[in-house]
Amino acid sequence: MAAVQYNRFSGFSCAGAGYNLAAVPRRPSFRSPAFALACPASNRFSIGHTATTMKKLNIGLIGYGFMGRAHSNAFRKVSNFFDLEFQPVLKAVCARDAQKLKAFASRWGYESCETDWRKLLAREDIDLVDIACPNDMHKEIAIAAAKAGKMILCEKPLSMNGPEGLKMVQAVEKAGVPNMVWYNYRRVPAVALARQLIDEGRLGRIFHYRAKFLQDWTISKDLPQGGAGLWRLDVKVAGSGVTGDLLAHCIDTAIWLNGEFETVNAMTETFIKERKHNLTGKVEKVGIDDACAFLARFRNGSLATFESTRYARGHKALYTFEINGEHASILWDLHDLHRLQYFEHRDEGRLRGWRTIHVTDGDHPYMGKWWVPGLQIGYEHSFVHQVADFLDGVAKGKPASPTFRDALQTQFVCDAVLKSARTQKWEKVPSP
Ligand code: SOE
Repeated sequence: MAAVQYNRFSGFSCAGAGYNLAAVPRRPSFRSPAFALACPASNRFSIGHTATTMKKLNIGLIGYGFMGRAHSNAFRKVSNFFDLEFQPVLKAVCARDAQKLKAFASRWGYESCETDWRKLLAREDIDLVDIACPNDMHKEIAIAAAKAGKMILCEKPLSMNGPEGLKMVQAVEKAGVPNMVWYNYRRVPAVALARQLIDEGRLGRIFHYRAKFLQDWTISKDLPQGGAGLWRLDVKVAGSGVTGDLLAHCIDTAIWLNGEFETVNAMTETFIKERKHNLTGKVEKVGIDDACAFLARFRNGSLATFESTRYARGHKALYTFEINGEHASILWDLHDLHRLQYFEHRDEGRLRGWRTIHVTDGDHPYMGKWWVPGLQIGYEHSFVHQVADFLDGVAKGKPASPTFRDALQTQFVCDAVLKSARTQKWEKVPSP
């Protein structure tokens, strides 16, 4: 990845992958010094400004489902717990159903509503567009938002597939706008601690990476596909099934902790072949993968297994990963997300064994910002951490990961996995 530099007048610049904020001064925007002068001081910020008060950053959220709530909660909380230059303001929320939208806006404190995302993008008072709607809309909105000079946060997966994702990456890089994808599990403190331990070399050479993400909510054959809440079952909207929805998380974390994938060999299954479609009322073929398991080789020489299904009766969101290194092993489980299991072979023999680290101390990642040692936090905090890192990155001119380009790697792995399931062969994962 090319080095990213920041210039307080022209913004971010980075050969190839990062921000080039000087490139497109279409309107007074957060990228130009004119921005601060042209807009009311009370409602604007200029990057590099050293005011003691927080600068407002106006959010325009698109989509009000589960993720719309998770993101809104993060925007609301972040300034209470983190010391940041920018304070998110819930300026506008956008979705098609005007009545539900109004109710959502009033519950979460959004100042205004839009039922057409193009109108939201055209608004001068929106600095950051947060895409929290179904996958099939990510590309069009992201490209238009980049052209409009907005900062962009996009819900995972980045896109329906790699080629779409590449276009999105090109758009944000051409526009030079800050961007990030909501792969939130990287910001669970125990997962961030795992990364620290690996970076410190405590595991030594990595031999194995093992991940799974198990759910059981689509077992009933009477469950329809499509429409609000069930678009994840409709391949035309979701792009894929568990691969893009759940394995994408496992893949993102794995890339972050263990580096790049080299090759994959996968199998998928669609257990229920037809379901009634909520929008057409007709019984239609199911195009998503209900389950997927794959083998992988990483470029660091380690071997891996990944498994995901929505048919593991009894499991609601069991995301686990285990990493086995030469000197130590790590195990993490989303159902017990504040704990990290750690085995250190170099411990004194008589006392050697798996230890459980309760990741709640002030010197654990992010935890110094919350309560007192021993008091744990949960799922929603990973989103707060992600916003905090993003805003800190904007202030310091350092892109927060995963950027669109980082998330494109995950998209390429997903594509290779689905291809391998079709060809029944090992498939190469292209280098990012
Ligand atoms: C699916 O049920 C889902 O909500 C995913 O879409 C999320 O990304 C995952 O974090 C939890 O499960």
